[in-house]
Amino acid sequence: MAYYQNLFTQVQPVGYVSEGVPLGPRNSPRTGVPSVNHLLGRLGNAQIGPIYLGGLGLASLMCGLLSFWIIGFNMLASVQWDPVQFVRMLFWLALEPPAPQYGLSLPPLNQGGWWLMAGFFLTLSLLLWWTRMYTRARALGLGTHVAWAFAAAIWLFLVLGFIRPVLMGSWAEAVPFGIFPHLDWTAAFSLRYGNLFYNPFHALSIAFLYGSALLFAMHGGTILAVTRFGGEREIEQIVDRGTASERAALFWRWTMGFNATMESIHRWAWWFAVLCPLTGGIGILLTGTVVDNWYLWAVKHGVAVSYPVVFPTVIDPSTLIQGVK
Ligand code: 07D
Ligand code: 07D
Repeated sequence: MAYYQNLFTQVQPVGYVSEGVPLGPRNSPRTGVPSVNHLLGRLGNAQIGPIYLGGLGLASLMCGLLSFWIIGFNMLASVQWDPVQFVRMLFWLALEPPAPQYGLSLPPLNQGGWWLMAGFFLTLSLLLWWTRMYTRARALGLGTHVAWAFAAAIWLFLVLGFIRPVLMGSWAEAVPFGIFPHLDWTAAFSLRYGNLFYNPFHALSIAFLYGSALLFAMHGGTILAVTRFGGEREIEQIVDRGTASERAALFWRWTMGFNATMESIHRWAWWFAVLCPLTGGIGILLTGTVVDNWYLWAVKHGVAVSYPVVFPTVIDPSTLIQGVK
């Protein structure tokens, strides 16, 4: 019955565009004249705008753009201001943090100072955007669940680029800006600390990442499967269970013996998504501060086996290199 395998929105009821609810005092006016776009309507709601920018949004965008420009111009400078090389090499270009000898001090601009400044404005931009999400949710009388989920991602971001480097006493521990350079950092970090796969919090983070994808697919699939009974009107289904919700629940009870409720599935999804960066951040925070080598840690705790005695004893390789932290 291919007819019922609806993947894109097919019906687009187009009425008067909506300005949204009136806003009380201490709110900025919304900007833009709302319009309707058919292609957008295939993916989501066809109406674009008006958008609420406000002071926090504006400040966040300005800080974000400033950070983006600092990164971009540093990358451009690194290819002698040649725009062709800039485009050609874009994915490989980097703005690196200061070298280890600078510790947590303020380095000269071209020795990591620009990195520090870009990081500062990016962090400011994210925190301002978070505050905007929080206040907008409050202004609409919503819960603040989205803001707290975003906070979980910001937690991992802050651990990677601020909290852990500060605990380690060096900005050099932080992540560089750049597409492939940040991947190189990720691989190097894992190797330097004895293979991140043996970090149980990395494992937890992966379980929640995979779990999020699985739950998202199960939930999206279930709701699409019952849209012919009106199942996508989730809120009505929570307070007044109808055929759609009933059948969806029955499907899962038949196939796996247990089912979520129309409300609880969203709590599962929220927790899985939030716990991914939350546990990840704990794992990164412990690395180098509490645990220096995850493989040796795993051997010590009986998780991994040590190499057979025919090989020389394994010791932390970083202790063999003079002067390298
Ligand atoms: C789809 C929502 C939209 C967001 C997008 C990302 C930028 C950066 C700017 C160069 C799911 C926008 C990108 C604004 C460009 C400049 C100046 C979210 C969606 C489309 N990573 N990472 C990517 C970031 C870390 C890792 C892609 C950011 C850690 C691996 C993109 C951060 C580690 C792989 C990107 C960050 C790590 C990636 C796609 C911050 C460990 C990939 C992201 C601020 C967690 C993948 C070439 C995506 C890739 C990838 C952005 C942090 C590992 C460029 C902004 C340090 C292994 N990362 N990342 O779709 O293709 O996210 O890389 O912490 O394989 Mg990363
Ligand atoms: C990065 C949160 C910050 C992002 C924010 C957004 C903007 C602008 C713009 C929309 C992603 C900022 C937004 C700036 C947006 C527009 C336009 C979230 C971020 C605030 N790993 N690994 C994880 C796997 C290995 C390593 C997590 C798998 C190797 C390191 C995740 C594998 C080595 C770190 C995960 C694998 C290694 C991680 C990230 C397999 C490399 C981390 C979760 C199958 C050789 C991070 C504890 C996340 C972490 C992390 C998955 C392998 C290194 C679950 C599946 C062994 C260094 N890895 N990994 O949500 O938390 O990220 O670790 O091999 O730091 Mg890993």
